[in-house]
Amino acid sequence: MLSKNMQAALNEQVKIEAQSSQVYLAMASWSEIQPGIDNVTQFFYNHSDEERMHMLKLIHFINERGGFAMIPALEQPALTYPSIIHAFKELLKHEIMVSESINKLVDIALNEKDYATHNFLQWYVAEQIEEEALARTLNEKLEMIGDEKSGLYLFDKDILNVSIASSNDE
Ligand code: OFO
Repeated sequence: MLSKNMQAALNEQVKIEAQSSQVYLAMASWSEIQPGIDNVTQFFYNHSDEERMHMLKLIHFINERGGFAMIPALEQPALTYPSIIHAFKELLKHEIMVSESINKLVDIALNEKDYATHNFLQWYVAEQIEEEALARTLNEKLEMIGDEKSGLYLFDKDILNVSIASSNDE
């Protein structure tokens, strides 16, 4: 059975995952109307779907542990970005924020000696390591490319392979 405190903290994470899905969905929609970055667009759509899956996993866990997962209202995400590099910088910043939030949940679970929740959260800890590493790799690539159009073309060509390779490592 979840404590009230643990339940509230997990519900807060439901909101963060839902908000993440929304932020990446907005990135996907924005990049869909930019020329020549179809795979980047697909990457953002996929990423948005993954965040929704993270949210659902939390919802089921809360409800199965005798709590109640409350579906939250969300904030309006940024709709546009000055460039693709800006969008990916935002993505990395966002993932770092999510990792910090997962770490806080782990702290709460440990303090409460809630080992079931602690165990459940390890999946998120591992996932965040993957996602931060992927976001860093993509940012490094974009920094090397700068404004070069041919580089961006190759980046777009490559991005789905990079993300598939990283999810296969999980
Ligand atoms: Fe939910 O993994 Fe990214 O944020």
